[in-house]
Amino acid sequence: MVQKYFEVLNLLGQYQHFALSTHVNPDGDALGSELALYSILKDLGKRVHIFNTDITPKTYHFLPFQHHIKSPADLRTVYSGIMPEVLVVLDSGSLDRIGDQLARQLQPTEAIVNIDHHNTATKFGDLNLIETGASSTAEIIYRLIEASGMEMGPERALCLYTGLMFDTGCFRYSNSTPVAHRIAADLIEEGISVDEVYRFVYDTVPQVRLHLLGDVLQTLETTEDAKIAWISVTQDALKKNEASSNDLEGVVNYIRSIDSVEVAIVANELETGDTKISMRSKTNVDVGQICGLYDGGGHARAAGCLIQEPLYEALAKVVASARLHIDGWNSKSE
Ligand SMILES: [Mn+2]
Repeated sequence: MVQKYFEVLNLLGQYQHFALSTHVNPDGDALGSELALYSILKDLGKRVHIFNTDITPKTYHFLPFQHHIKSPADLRTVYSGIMPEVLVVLDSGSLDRIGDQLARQLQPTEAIVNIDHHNTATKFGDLNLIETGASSTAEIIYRLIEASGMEMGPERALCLYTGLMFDTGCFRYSNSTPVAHRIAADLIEEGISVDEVYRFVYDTVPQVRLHLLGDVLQTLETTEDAKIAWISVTQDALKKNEASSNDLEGVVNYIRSIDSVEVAIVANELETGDTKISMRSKTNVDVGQICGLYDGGGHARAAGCLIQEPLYEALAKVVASARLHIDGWNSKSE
């Protein structure tokens, strides 16, 4: 595996002109990894631009370098016909996760580098640094920086710590490995303030979130054995609270915290009429596999998918799939 890190470093050293991107609705790991790598490439004197389909949520405006992130609309002015040599895609299980327009128009002349840790990762890159055992993409970037011999420094440490903290659910999920904790300790020693990062990411919410939370929790339903629980979020509920899908961040964890629940689902009606599904499981059910049935993906305990059907139809499908998985697991363990 170490070999792969040097292959990536060699490639980064070989070229001059880079573009970076990550998945739609970027989260702490996506942004943290991207910005740390941006800073490394800048220090190496490279020409580098970041293009993300979705704007950076306000929550992450504290991250260094985030003001350099550009939108797909900037592609034309930045490149005017001359494409970057290398595109590095971070934290994305497949290339289309960076968004249709970017996937189509951001075509590097030399190579695509794919850096990811999802179980459902595909090898869409010319060079693929995929570590499904890593807690986060931030952990992979940490090792990449370590292998490069370059200094970490407080700014990159802040980016990577944010990624690590986010993807481990503040070091609560099962991916909070000894390695993840050691890396966290190293990053903290660079001089970041962990309480501040936590406050920025989790303890600062607009009031609408609590009103929305109150409304959507009213829709809570469960199967008869209460092992599967879900809430349904309509466009009406979002509009009434002047909220967006982003304001549902973390709500699925409340559902999972119910004592009887093994699988928690948030079904969100999109403006297009399609349905976005977020799934979490507590111990045994692989929700990444379930979401995979609907062209989604993620991890065993946290995954999502987009189903091109109305809210309640989509919900019925994923609840039925979750039922099958729970029953399958029960019969295996008997
Ligand atoms: Mn991640």
